[in-house]
Amino acid sequence: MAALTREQKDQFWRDGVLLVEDAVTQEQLADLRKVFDEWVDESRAHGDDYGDALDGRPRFDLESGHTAEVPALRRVQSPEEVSEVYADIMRNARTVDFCAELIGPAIRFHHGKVNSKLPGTATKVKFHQDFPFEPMTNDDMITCLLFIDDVTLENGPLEVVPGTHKGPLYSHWHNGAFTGTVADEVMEKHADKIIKCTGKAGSVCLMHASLLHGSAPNLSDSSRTLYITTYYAEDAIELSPNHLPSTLTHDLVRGEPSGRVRCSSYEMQLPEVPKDTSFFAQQATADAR
Ligand SMILES: O=C(O)CCC(=O)C(=O)O
Repeated sequence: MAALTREQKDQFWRDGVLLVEDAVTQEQLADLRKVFDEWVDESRAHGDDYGDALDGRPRFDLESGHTAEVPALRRVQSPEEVSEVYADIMRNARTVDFCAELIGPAIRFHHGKVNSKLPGTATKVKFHQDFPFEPMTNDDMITCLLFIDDVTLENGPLEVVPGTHKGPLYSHWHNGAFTGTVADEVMEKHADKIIKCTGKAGSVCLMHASLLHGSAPNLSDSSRTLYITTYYAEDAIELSPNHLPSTLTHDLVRGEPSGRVRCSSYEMQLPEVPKDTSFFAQQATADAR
């Protein structure tokens, strides 16, 4: 049986974004929450980013203002490397079937992360497209944002500009620095087209990697936690170093290897791999320019 209806597939290719409810079971959701709550508790003992990701950068990223009393753990890099619960979701959740139907049948894993906005924290994501961070020979690539908490208008929902996956790819370089965000003029042009993606826990927002998106701080007293996984068509090859490499990067999660490469036509300036813990530090440099 197909995982997505014809209407859902058409909507994804028209808008570049599709929200699907019940992408994981209640039991899976409870397990994801439990592991994340343990990470938040562990973070209380740390004053700075900590842990080791594959490339030597810290795994756990703390927002400024983090304290034991008000923890501000904003990112866990490659959680599927250190948690069986997250690895199982990355490989087996319905989300993977949705992506296989949209860009497969054969797809590979690119990277994963938890993005969290705990109550009382300032975490926000400036508007950007993902593809300029992770250019491939073709752009059949989907970012899946799985809602571990209910996402409301108040707790910093994902904001997207439907249709922008069809182009152009905007520059994320400004005054000689890769800031990981688009210019203010780009957002002025799109301001009236932004929509907020809300939904109950367990929903997934499937987003084309070229879609313009960002999100505002959490203004509520409830958490907003997302498990984000990115998949790409098996016949694409990376054109720059992976910005969040893990031992599972490139794993074939659906289908069979074809031994082929497919190329689409586009041009862009190559990205810079973050030197600090994550892209939040790159985006912070935009304010200084
Ligand atoms: O956490 C969010 O609201 C958006 C995440 C995102 O765009 C990213 O991590 O690239």
